[in-house]
Amino acid sequence: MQTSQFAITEGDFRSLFIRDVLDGLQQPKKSLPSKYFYDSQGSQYFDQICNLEEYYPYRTELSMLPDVARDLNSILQNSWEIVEFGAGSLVKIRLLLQQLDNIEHYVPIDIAGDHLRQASDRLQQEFPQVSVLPIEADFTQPAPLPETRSLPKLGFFPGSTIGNFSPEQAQIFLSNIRQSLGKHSRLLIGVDTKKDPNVLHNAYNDSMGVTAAFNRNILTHINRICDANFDSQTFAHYAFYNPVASRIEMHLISTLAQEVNIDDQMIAFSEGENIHTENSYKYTPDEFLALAATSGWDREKIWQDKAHMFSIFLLSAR
Ligand code: AVI
Repeated sequence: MQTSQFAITEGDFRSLFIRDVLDGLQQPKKSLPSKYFYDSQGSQYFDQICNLEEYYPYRTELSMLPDVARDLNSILQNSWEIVEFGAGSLVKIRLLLQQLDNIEHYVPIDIAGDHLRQASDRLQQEFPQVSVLPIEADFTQPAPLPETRSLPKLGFFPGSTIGNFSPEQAQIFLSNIRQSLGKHSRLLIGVDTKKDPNVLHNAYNDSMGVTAAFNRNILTHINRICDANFDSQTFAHYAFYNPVASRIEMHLISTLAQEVNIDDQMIAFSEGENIHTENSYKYTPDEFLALAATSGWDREKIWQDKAHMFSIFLLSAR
């Protein structure tokens, strides 16, 4: 298998991580970038979240993909390259590759290099007709795509990960990928929809406490990489739907006044003070199409499940 990598060094990763963490925690309203949930423990918690009864987005999107792939196969003529942003364990791409006849290259981009390489090797064996070309990179940053024969590109961004960006960040991200995928490209993107706030609330406050563990794990990850001494058990998980901003907000609330050392800095928390760890924006189909349009993407097709819990969009580059 050919491999392409643009990995950053461990030292660079640590310096960027410390800078991001201190930037967020030295603001009057403390926050952390949600991308730091995903060390290997965090990825395992996320996999567990995906199997929870309350967390409907994963299973709903998964159940829609076979139909989407069937429709897509009649739309994508000639040869295509799929580029997946934040590809993870490469579960969803299988549902596309099983039905798409015209995919020559598949380029999964993910920051978790070892995991990506192992998953890519397995996928390559299952789909020998497709060249699997993994890239170890932070997909939120523009990165060069591998030099391949110039095939039209289909971006794939499932899971409503776009909801973890603010609308402004989402607009910039969608414009950037439009730029890197190039002319005649398309984008298949999964987006969580607005719905009963109680259903949303339960999805981020599961009865098994897995989401709480996932949220707290960001502190354990910081301890390991940034030489910090958070006691994650002194922070309470707090998640709620904010209907004005149309987003789930996740926070960690310090249950006591405390000081935490991070690298060579000290951060003080008062009792009840919060760290904002994640937003998960929810969009009606029209709201999302309006956002995508401002980034140069036009509507080609929309799929929704029967209960309208989740939407998948096929967009084409203008
Ligand atoms: C990855 N992302 C789309 C998930 C979400 O629903 O926003 C992350 C997550 N956070 C808590 N539960 C799941």
